[in-house]
Amino acid sequence: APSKPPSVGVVGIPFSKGQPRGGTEHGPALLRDYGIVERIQDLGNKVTDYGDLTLDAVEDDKPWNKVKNPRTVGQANRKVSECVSKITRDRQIALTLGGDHSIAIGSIHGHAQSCPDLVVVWIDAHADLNTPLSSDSGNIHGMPLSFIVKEMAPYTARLPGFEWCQPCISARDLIYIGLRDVDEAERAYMTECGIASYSMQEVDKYGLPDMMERVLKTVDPTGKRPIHLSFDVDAMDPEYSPSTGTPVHGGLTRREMYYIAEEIAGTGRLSCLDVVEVNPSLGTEADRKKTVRTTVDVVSHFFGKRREGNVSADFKMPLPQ
Ligand code: B3U
Ligand code: MN
Ligand code: MN
Repeated sequence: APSKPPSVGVVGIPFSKGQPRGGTEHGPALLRDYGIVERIQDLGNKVTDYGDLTLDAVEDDKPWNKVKNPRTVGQANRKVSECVSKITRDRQIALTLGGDHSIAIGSIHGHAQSCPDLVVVWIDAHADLNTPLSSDSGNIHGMPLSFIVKEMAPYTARLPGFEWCQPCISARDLIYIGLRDVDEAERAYMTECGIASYSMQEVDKYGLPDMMERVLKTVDPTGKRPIHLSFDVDAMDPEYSPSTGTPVHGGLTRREMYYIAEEIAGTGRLSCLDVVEVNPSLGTEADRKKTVRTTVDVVSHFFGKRREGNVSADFKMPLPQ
């Protein structure tokens, strides 16, 4: 059982310009409506809610080759970086509520400013490792790790709006879980840079318990480093999270996500959690409910909820008089 309940800093990042579909900017409001903050509090964590960042579109933000909204995404992420850096410097766990996955550029960058020895666990159907040169879609939410991983520098190009952003993690300090839709260039970069991955193939091969042991050992054999967990809800099967921009069949179940979250919580080293790609504008009302409920449930397990049961610090056992 985790010793001291950690202190958590929540920030909403109402942003959708890293991909073409409107809606992810409403993610933070929906997650709050469904009680994400209270759920974490009720588990005995001290929570500070910093509200939502104010993020504006940059005018005349012309595409860079195919890449859409480069300055808008760059400027937003600069703010995200500053905010996450402040939260984690005060030794709070940062919980970022997205927003599309492009916000992980700022989140990891900011986290690395205060915790340079962090490791990144990226849970996603996609590798999000395209560069501005390799991306077919031109959507920056498919590229965040190309700006962040040092070994990617020789393969990429600098975008306008990203002048502030320096790569800040090594390829060996990143590990993927849940991949099942990886572009050819991304696969080549992963192999070239030596990025470890537990795709759905390895999830099936090893099973969750063995896999999580391997994940934690591979990325941090010493078991001491702070963990940045970037959780794209499309890692889960569309049966559980249909309201997301690019759902892919054959994903993680809700139960598998609970296991992963409980194991990560059990390390006591979670230092930042991104929750991204909830898009309440997609699908039916039932789809939206399912997606947000599942996401809030999974997040509660990252913050200490255990299926074996929890006892709060102030619990008094009823005794006979
Ligand atoms: N790899 C594709 C598709 C994609 C990446 N991330 C999401 N979709 N959510 C791309 O656009 O780079
Ligand atoms: Mn993603
Ligand atoms: Mn994805």
